[in-house]
Amino acid sequence: MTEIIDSIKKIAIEISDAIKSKDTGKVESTNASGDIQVKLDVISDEIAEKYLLDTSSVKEIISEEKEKPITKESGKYFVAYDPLDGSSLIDVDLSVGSIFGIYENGYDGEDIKAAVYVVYGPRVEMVVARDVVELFRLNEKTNEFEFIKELKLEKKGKILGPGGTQKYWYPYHKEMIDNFFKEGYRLRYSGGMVPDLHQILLKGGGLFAYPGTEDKPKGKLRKLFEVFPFAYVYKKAGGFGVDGYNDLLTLKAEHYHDTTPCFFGSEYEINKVLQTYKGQK
Ligand code: AHM
Ligand code: MG
Repeated sequence: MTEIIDSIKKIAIEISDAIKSKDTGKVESTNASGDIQVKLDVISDEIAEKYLLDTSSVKEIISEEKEKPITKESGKYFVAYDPLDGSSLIDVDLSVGSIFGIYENGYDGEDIKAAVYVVYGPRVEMVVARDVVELFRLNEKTNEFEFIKELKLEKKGKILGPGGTQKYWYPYHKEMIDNFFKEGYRLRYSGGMVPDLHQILLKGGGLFAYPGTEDKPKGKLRKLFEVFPFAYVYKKAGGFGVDGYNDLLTLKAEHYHDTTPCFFGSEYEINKVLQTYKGQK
């Protein structure tokens, strides 16, 4: 596992350099989820692939940019990753990220054994979730990630990141979001789940929601590359990740690019979500 985390550090440094120096334009292709790719999506995917396939404990890799996994003869762990999440924010110079889920035996929620994400913002930060959740920051002078602190969520936060097209929100979802704002929650939504969830985690709590909607009942975010890794991070930090009804980590993945509605947050907010969604299915 340490070997994989060391590889992810190298990937993060190289992707961060690519973000700073390479073309931010689009390519004439879509990825396996049907999104338009930017050149940096492709470059970042190649960087991650190169280091992960060279890591002896890695058995298989699959990414948001790949249709099918690449499997090796030996190794133990299955790594599912989104090399450049929020890449539509690249051309407006907002923070983006990379997400890695480290699985054993398969890609269901229960198979995830560790999760790592990287935020490329004014600074490069990396969060590693194993038994505990640890924050590291890249020292640009030494090119080393330095340990900063352990991260823990409070029972209740003050900020809210409500995703999905509001026009298509279910009425009970809209009412719940309105109620949070009436309670005094403040809006924090950049359109990049990595910085948005990082903010909630570092500020100690709140709610990030990407619900199912009338036009997309299964939501947008992908289980393997985005949802399970963050559900693991939040759980290990003392928070919760649910699909409105159940713990996200109890869900199965029907295919590599399967999506699910998802809510991440601290105890108070997630209880409100569960109360709201109860009986709505
Ligand atoms: P991507 O992997 O194609 O970048 O999409 C994932 C991103 C998340 O980071 C973010 O939370 C979500 O898409 C934003 O979607 P929307 O534009 O619908 O708010
Ligand atoms: Mg993504």
